[in-house]
Amino acid sequence: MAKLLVLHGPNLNLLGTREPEIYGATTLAEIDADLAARASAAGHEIDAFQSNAEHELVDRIQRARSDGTAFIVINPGAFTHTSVAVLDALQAADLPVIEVHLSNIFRRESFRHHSYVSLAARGGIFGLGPHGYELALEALANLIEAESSEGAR
Ligand code: DHK
Repeated sequence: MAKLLVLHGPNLNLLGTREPEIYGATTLAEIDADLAARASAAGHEIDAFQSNAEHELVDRIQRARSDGTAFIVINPGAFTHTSVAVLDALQAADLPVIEVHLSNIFRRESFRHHSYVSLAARGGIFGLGPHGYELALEALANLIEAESSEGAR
């Protein structure tokens, strides 16, 4: 059993009604419920947290250093492109991170093409809508399995 932290940045609380042509019709509650069901079916536990405030995301990442969190999935929203503070917190946490974006950030405005957070990420998924979160979970499940079989060796 591993504890996964799923973090959602600013404006992602509006999913479902926010620019649906870009971000889709699925709500954040639906994404979190789907992830929780998939994680528990795989024997893992998820804590999901959304905030519009940079310091709240930083505080939650800092707590992940000592609350048993093993992996982080993060869609930092606009903080992807602006926040050295979120990057620093992820680097300090030193946990495997997967970065998810619902939209294809490389098909959008050029300011969205750069991600600070990618510097702390094992990998990333963009442009696949909510399916990206499922893929992130699958990737983490593989990582967990690889790490536990390494540990057993
Ligand atoms: C979400 C946001 O809120 C934007 O600020 C990013 C990202 C893209 C997404 O595609 O999920 O630029």
